[in-house]
Amino acid sequence: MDNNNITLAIIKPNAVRTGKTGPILSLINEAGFEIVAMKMIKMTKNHAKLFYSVHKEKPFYESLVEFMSSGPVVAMVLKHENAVEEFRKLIGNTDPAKAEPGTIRKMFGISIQMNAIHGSDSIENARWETNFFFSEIEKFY
Ligand code: IDP
Ligand code: MG
Repeated sequence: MDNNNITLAIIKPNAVRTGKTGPILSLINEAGFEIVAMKMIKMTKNHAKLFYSVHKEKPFYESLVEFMSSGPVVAMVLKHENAVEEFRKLIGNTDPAKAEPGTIRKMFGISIQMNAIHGSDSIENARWETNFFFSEIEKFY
């Protein structure tokens, strides 16, 4: 299967908690991404640790794990030409204060940590991350 046109998105706990799921889904839709898998889940600390294990040496790791397991998130697989790169453009800089106007992080992020949304950073990671959250019968692409 050609997986080069998919990416993983996660609407983070701060955005779900404050009712931003709908508005964020609208932006994703308007930007032309097709949602080919989606679910709301609350990660355990172990899930979050594993998902972010690439950052385990970083000073913000423990705090990030706490945050990402603090409430429900909405995980999705998105399909689009050049999905990883195009979605990173739509979400903007990791730091909402540095993100371009019109990006999801600019509009809904409240700090570097609580930046409203995750997007995969490479085709390889997108494949790993989508398989981390979704089984074969949950993906429609
Ligand atoms: P990305 O989400 O833009 O790819 P990464 O560097 O992969 O950014 O970091 C993963 C997540 O860790 C970020 O989205 C953010 O929630 C959190 N994070 C990154 N850098 C910091 C920091 O300096 N302080 C606190 N949290 C951070
Ligand atoms: Mg990243």
